[in-house]
Amino acid sequence: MSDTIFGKIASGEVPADIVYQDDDLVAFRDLSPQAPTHILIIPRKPIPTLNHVEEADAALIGRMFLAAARIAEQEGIAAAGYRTVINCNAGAGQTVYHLHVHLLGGRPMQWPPG
Ligand code: IU
Repeated sequence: MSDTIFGKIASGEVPADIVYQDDDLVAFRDLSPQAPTHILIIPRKPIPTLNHVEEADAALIGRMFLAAARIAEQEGIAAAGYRTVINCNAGAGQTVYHLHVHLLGGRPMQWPPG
């Protein structure tokens, strides 16, 4: 498992407010939420960035977004609308180098994002 904080959350070494997990994915509440609902969906596999995704990861990436949609439904934000974001590398604001989808909702969203 990777050395990042998210790798440690995935392995259970570091606690988190987990809302969903299975053999391949873990979803937990962001410690510094940017919206009333702000959940991070990560693969257990330690992929550093979206640039590192390989053909063999296609189903895994798809499952991350399926999980996001299911969790949005559970959180009650699906009908009003929500946003999924992957920041790739520092220029886009990535700070933790373990691939993650942000699921944000519960407030109106602006476009374009900053
Ligand atoms: P980013 O896309 O890499 O910028 O997102 C990292 C997110 O991880 C960010 O929203 C942080 O608030 C969040 N986070 C967290 O929930 N728990 C942690 O221990 C750390 C970061 I470090």
